[in-house]
Amino acid sequence: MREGTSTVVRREDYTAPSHWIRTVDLTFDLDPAKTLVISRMSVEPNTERPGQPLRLDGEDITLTRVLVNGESISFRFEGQQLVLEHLPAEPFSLEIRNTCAPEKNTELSGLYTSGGSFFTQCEAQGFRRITYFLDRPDVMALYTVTLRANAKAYPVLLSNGNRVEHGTLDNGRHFATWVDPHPKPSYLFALVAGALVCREQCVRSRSGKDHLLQVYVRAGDLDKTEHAMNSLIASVVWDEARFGLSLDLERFMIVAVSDFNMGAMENKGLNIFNTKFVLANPATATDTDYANIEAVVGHEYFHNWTGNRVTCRDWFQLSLKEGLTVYRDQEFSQDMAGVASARAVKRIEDVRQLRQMQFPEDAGPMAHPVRPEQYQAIDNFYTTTVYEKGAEVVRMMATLVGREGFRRGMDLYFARHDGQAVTCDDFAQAIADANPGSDLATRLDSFKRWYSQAGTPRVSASGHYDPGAGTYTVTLAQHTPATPGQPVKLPFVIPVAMGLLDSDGRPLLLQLQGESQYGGTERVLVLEQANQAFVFTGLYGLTGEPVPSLLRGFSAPVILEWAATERQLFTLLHHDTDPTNRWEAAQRLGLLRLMGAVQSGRPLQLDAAYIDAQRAVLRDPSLDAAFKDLLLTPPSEGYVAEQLAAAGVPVDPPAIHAAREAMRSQLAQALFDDWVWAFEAHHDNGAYRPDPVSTGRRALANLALAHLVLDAGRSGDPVWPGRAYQRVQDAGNFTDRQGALIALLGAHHALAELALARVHAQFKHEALVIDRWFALQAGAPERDGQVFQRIKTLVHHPDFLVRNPNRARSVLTTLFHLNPSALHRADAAGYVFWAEKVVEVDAFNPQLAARLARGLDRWRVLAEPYRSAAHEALCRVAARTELSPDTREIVGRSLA
Ligand code: 0A1
Ligand code: ZN
Repeated sequence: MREGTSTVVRREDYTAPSHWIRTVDLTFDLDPAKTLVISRMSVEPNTERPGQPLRLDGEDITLTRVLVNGESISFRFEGQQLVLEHLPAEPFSLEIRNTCAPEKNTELSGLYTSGGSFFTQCEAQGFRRITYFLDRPDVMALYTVTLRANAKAYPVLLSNGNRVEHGTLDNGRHFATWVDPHPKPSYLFALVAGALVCREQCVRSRSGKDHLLQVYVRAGDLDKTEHAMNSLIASVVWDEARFGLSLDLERFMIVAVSDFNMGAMENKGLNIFNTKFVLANPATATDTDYANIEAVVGHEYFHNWTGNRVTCRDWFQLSLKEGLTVYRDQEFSQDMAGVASARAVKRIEDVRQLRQMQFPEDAGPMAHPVRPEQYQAIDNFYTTTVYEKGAEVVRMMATLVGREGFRRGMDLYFARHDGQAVTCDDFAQAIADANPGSDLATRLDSFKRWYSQAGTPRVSASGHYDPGAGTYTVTLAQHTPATPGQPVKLPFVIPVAMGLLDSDGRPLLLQLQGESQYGGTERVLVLEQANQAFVFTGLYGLTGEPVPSLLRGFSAPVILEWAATERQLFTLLHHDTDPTNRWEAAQRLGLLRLMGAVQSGRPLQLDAAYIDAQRAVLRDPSLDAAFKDLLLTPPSEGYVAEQLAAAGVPVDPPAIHAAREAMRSQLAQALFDDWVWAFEAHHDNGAYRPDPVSTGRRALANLALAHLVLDAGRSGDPVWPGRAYQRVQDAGNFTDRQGALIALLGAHHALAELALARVHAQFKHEALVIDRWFALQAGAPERDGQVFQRIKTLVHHPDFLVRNPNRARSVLTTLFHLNPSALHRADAAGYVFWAEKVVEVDAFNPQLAARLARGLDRWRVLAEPYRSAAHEALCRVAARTELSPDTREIVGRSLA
């Protein structure tokens, strides 16, 4: 779809379909150049909308025949839609034949080839690129699928459900027929055909049923499937135990494909995954990869209930399945982490991700509600707002009704809506109805503003201690800045979990005014008006003012504005019982210094108090290594930029970079002996295990190594760079090999080149490692423009395959989204490169291009000369006549 065909789709325009498609019988004659598709459907007019023509969606396919009840009929096209009129008022059969060209499908939506096999991707609107259909999620049908293909080239033939028949045909061809017993929308259809092998395992569910689990990969990759299989088994067990949801299929398959636009896809019984989220062994994957695989396998599996059994009425409801399923996968990962401290680490990582990715989206031109009101290209709305903020909305509901209450709500949701296509309202209603009288049920309408209003609320907090009255008053006020199309916001319902510490950091017992007794050391305040005061009583005899610990566990997706003193922050850092707020205190302490340096224009100079606090954290025997790693990692440059923007300060990315680099090197020098200790005490060469304790130890050892190598740049001591290089050579796992490489790259040490060459030579046949090899170079800290220059060379490397999304992202997404000081250059070369690549990629993969295009989303907050130059680059892309609706929507909104 090119220029001229984009239209705006609005949520308020939803109408039920003119017809229902009850069953579909699909036959595929698979051929890369020209695949023939025969679709036989039983169709029923929707009695609520009688006399309507049937408008079938289609895109880039060739129609060859249409039969209604076995007879040919006349038809016409409106745009790419196939319109059938004068249809029977009774149920009828409809047969459609068409062809498509999988090997020409570079968009990777619909039916395409990758590495000589066939794969599909139908969400959101890919099915229409396979055959003409009512390609909308509220039309749910029973599918029977027959695949025919050359037996040698495509020995494995898969589709949704159960294989009921297979056999040989003439001319070296064979076939398989699959029946899916569950009605589903077209976006959950899938087929795979190719030379694949699988790891399989039988599991027996709690209910006593046996299920076959399979993970399909290319022949050389079987040794990298154990972790995915273990994660799948764990997911099956967890969903039964935590939510009482059992696997409803005899067979559940995961297939890995190396060309994929997103992470993975929850097609019924036949999940298709980006290889990145399936394949792992210690030699090629990092701890992060292991954790991501567990999360994504869980996510797709959990969709089987939240998404597939109960699906979305329309695409505006996307967060119904995505927000809820992200919430479920986050909870799964926390439960898998086990002990409280490891759960907290996972929560902090999720919070960090939300604030780094979603908050900027909510503050920029693409800001949209969790349930958007309109779109031009639905693929642009698979956003961190719909996913991660959507998950926070679900989490707030769980906070307001409690853990058991939330489970009751989920049970009611399935009791009411199993087998239906429903809305976000239906979900919220079920949770509330199962918890009458709860903080959610009593204010459901205002709570649902989280679905309809965009923007991140700012909650300003202040505390007042009255020692004579023994009261501490917390005053909370909320304000949400305007977002595009939404100038005025109504107050949100904001659960604020909190506690109070005494000045020595001990938790205080809490009693709110009006309560008859003390009730624990933590409370959830419900802020629902623009301004509210909460009075804690009985606080006599304290030696100093209480220190409030607000928004514990990050209980709501808001920006907390609280003018904390350094002293209060140090108290929270060292003593709070809530790990999220300890981390937050560390972030704020770092942020204050970084922002101070940037705003004053003076070089950053760390003070003894800050350095001592960092040392105390590093040496604290009561803290886990993983938690230390989080506490000791300063806020990212992107986060600092957003904080400055929120304070109305024009953003100068190279200045932020300089301040953060200065912070890193001063900590490297000041804590040198401590880093040596940390490295020696945490690096070990035992067998690799991806559990939270070992993962945390590796993270801290690698953080220490990075500082030690960095300090060598100052001292000239060759020992630590030498040790890092040695580790690149002989590390027992890829996490440590990568950690050493990052240390050398981060210090701009000469040995980095040698190390990169070694890694490339050793892993040149491991695509996912080569992706990392590119990404590490593209993401290295900028110095004198060298990283940008390297990136310009990297895109001409013979291994840089721009049509492979993972490889393209490894360089381009890394530069555009993750390496601000390399992208934002005074000579505008970064923006010229951005424009060139967006246009180049848009010509063959609009979805990918639109995501890359978002790299300049926040141009308005930039300082000059960056702002004008970025604006000019955006205008240049927008001026092109040949642009996909996807990319046009992004640049259009950016410039609006
Ligand atoms: N539903 C998938 C994500 C997904 C969305 C779109 C895709 O193609 C355009 C592919 C995958 C999930 O949430 O995992
Ligand atoms: Zn999902």
